[in-house]
Amino acid sequence: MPKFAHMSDIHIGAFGRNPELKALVLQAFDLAIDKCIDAGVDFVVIAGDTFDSNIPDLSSVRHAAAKILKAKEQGISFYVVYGSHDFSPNYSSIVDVLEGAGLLTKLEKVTRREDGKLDLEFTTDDSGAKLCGISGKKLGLDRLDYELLDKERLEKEEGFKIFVFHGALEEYKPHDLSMMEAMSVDSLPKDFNYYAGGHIHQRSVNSLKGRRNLAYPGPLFGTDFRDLESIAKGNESGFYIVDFDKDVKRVEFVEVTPCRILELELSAQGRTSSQTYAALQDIVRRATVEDQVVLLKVHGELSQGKTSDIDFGSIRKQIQAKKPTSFLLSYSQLTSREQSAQAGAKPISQSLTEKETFEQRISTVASPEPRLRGASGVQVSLSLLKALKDERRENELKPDYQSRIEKAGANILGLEKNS
Ligand SMILES: [Mn+2]
Repeated sequence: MPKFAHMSDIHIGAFGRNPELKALVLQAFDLAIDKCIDAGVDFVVIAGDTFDSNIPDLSSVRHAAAKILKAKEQGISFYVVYGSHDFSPNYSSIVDVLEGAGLLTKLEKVTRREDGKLDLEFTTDDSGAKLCGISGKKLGLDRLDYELLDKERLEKEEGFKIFVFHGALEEYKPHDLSMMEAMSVDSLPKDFNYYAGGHIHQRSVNSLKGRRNLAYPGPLFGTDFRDLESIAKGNESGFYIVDFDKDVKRVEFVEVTPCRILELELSAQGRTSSQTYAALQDIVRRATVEDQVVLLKVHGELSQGKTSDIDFGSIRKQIQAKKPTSFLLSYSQLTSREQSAQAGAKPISQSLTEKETFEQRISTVASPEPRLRGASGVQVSLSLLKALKDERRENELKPDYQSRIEKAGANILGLEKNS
């Protein structure tokens, strides 16, 4: 029986400033591809964010390309769409380079018809499976694609069909990502046998409104503290292998574990800064960390003293001395009563503050453009703020960065930028 692998959000090149974690991202990819070869899959679908930026560091790319080539020599094909990370509106992506070299096939084959609608071509794999997909671009650029897509034509196509996409669905958005942009499941064409999703770093398989097997595998390893924390809490990372003939027969999750991850956690609630430091020393002294990625998270409100009174540099050194594979520290949720009192307000989450600020001020906007007023004005403001906060990517040239941000901003405001 034919089978394929569905992975997403690999983020090759992530953790640029942390060589051990960067290597683990590659190791996770190697492990996943080895498992695909062992399982004898016919092809691999990567639903976006294969790479962490459009031009990630080239040693990582070289490593990944060699691995893909090895799988190709075993007869395994690779089909991809861009994700929000490895797509650039203005410049080529490393994905294009690998496609040019024949290592993978991009699925987004779109032609704009005279009536303005978009036609999406299917790509047929040697196994007989028919695939098509839409990339995840930045800031809802892809939402327009879905609106213009001739879905009926895709729905009528006969055979075993896979739709590949990179984006969140309103209906399945995890609670902690409530601010994330999402589209309705209605945007996706109906009657495909499998929907290979990416973007959500949390695994799920669902069915809704005529779309069966809506699957998100989540990342193979991860790209930030939160992803690694999720693994440490027992949420396995990995990908799906799907057996099929005329329809999906089995969806199996395959775990990928390049390294054990340990989370050490301390609530500083009600402790003074010096008590917190002592408690951290104690935790570090008792922990066995060798050959593990260690996460240390400190949160809560200090009853006395400032967060800066705690010598995190020294705590870091004490952990490093015990030779973990790598170490990440997070104290962004640590506050102090003293500092809060000085600021005159209880700490609240940043995004809420921004939203509230916009909500309070939006009534002063007297724009003739309805999109910029009221609730939709708040949404536009939040999107714009988010776009402007986007940092320069590793290896991204300054002019590229500037024009990417300008273009994103113009897009949100609905302005055509002359280029
Ligand atoms: Mn991602």
